[in-house]
Amino acid sequence: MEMSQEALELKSYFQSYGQGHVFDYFEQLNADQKDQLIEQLKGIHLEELDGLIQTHVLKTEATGGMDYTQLSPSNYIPYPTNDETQALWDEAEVIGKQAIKGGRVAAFTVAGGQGTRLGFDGPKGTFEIAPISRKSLFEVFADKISRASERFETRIPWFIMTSQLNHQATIELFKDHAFFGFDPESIHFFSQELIPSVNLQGKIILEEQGKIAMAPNGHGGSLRALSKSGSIERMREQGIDILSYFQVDNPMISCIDPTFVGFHVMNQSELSSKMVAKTYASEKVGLFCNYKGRDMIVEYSDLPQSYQEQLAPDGALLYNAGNVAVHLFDRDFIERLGNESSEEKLAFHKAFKKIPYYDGEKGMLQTEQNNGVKFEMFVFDALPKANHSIIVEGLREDTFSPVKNAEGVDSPQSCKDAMSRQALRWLNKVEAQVNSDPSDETIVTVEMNFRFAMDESDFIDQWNKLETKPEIKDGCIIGE
Ligand code: UD2
Repeated sequence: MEMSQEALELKSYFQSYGQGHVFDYFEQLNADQKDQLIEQLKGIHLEELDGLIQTHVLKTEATGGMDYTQLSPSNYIPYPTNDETQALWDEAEVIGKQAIKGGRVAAFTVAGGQGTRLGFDGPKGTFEIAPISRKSLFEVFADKISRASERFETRIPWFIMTSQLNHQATIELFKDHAFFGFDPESIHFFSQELIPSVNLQGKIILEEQGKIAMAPNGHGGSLRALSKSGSIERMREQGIDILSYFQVDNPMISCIDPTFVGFHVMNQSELSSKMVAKTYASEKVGLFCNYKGRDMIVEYSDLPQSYQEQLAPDGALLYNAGNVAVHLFDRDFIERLGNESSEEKLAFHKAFKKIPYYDGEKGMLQTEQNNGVKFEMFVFDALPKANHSIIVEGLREDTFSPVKNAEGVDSPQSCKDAMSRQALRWLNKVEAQVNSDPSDETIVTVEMNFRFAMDESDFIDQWNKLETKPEIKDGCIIGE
């Protein structure tokens, strides 16, 4: 059968960039497969991809790396330790509450990643994490944001970024659960773009005869996707100028944190970030550093070990400000960086990966060695581009316990334990009696219902309002 005009034009376009092989098996495809391949090819920014291949894959000379002698730890606003610093935090809280009540803040979850390390089949947000109710990551966030809307007597919209690889499954989950009680009009799903993976010779990889190997373009792709999906426009129409950004893998996050918002507003910040103190030198978190006068995040895999281990005079880690991927973005700043033709757009990084591929003779093959390159943008590369930025310390136990690995560190179990410990800590603040059998050495597991209280100060208020205090014992959910 003759190739359609559209297919012919695409073929010559891909040939002009040395990528004509994507049509090698075209004649063997059925009509549907041909249509699917054409749709996939039409979505590829070949000019941009070619630029990346030339600079990141084919160019062999080393690019000027970082001059680490110019690096120093970033300054940050530390957690309050005395009356004076407490007064500043209290002031920020008041200002933040005003901004939230004024409808200026929306929540934003990046959930477009593939979650390969966890080995969970399905969108990561559908992973059941609450220690007793087994609510999913998405439901925990839904509870916290709903409670924030209720507490601040406003309607806080929730933007959720998926990728085409998990978009439909994510929406199905929300529909199956009646949007977790959220007003469907206030949830906005959109997909980030995918970008082809290429082999070590810079050729686009086919994973099947009629299918290109594509991967999400990194969480930095969220800035583009927010612009392209009309989310920025929607924010503007609704008077929202602050986006509270967090990752789908971290249910400990305070989705809407009044004090953090307050510091952001007080400092007219374009990008505010939370840091937590690192617990050990090789912890896999990026680090806030100052490089030639600008704050930035240096990824853990990029910072030489000797820097990761360097100690300050007081014996603490010198580079201790860990990135937990919790940010507040100014809307106009996103718009500026999310514009593809902007000079300030984020750069791509490359990662060598094992990518299954189609071989003309042997069919589909897995590989034991890195055979390809994926391209990703990192959202934190926006930091040095911000005109004003601040970094605020968060308490790890109220901020960060991500679900990354199937077992051990940063696993579902470590996160469930952290969630339970958080609830016990809040209960301790109100001097609630926790009934446990002293002869029983197992740790008491309790769960906070975040529809009842979204953070510690909210919990104290809510608890004090209860006329009869519930009995707290192992296995109970507080605020049900
Ligand atoms: C990230 C940070 C690291 C540290 C850590 C904290 C990078 C490169 N490093 O490490 O500095 O802050 O998180 O937990 O980010 N995602 C998308 N689309 C994509 C790729 C990722 O939405 O194309 C989302 C993903 O769904 C997840 C988050 O981004 O919510 C983090 O992705 P990751 O697991 O690849 O990042 P990680 O743990 O290497």
